[in-house]
Amino acid sequence: MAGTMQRCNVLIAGVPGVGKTSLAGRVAERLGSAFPSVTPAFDHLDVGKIIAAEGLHDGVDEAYMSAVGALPQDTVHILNEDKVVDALEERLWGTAAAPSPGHKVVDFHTVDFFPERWFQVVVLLRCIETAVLFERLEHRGYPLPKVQENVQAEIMDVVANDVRDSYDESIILELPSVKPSDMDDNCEAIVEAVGRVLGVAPLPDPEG
Ligand code: DAT
Repeated sequence: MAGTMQRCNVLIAGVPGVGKTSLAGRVAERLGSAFPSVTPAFDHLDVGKIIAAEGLHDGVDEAYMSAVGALPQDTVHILNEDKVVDALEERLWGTAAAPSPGHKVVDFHTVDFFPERWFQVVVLLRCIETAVLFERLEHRGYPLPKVQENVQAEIMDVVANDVRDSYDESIILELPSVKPSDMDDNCEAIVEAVGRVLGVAPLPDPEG
């Protein structure tokens, strides 16, 4: 299995606060223990962080920030989809001279502008216990209108509909993210799905 070049990227989508970033980090680590001979090892790409760090936006979204009462330190940028796609393309697939099979776990809340071909496993993370989601967003320090907007988005299936419109249903895993034990179950479900794409049986979780 050494030196495998089977293409595989995982997308983790869901509204803010649903648990994407927490899960993506754990999944990338667990994929390493599940498939130790798969190279390159799976790695987490936090798209929000990359956008902020590399300025892949068209400035501050003042109108949105004032509409939801966002604090100055909680800057919201106007997404520049072309810049994000260009920056991620190379990270996912390398260059013509040095192509990569991907092996990235990507997390972001807006998914309809990513090329469909990028992802072989798409995770739709849900927190349908809206009181739980409300508390997480409040705890994050979001102002009330922003908390309500995101909880409403979950109730109205906003990200879910984007995911279903953008990817084939055969590659979508819809998973709950309400309680801590969901994270372990979700990790293993994703590992199984990646194993099917890679054609490799996963090793058991050494910590499981
Ligand atoms: P996101 O990246 O979707 O915005 P996050 O990973 O930052 O979300 O998680 C938001 C908060 O919720 C954070 O404090 C961790 C917690 N959390 C995430 N998944 C959870 C789960 N399954 N059970 C309990 N808490 C969870």
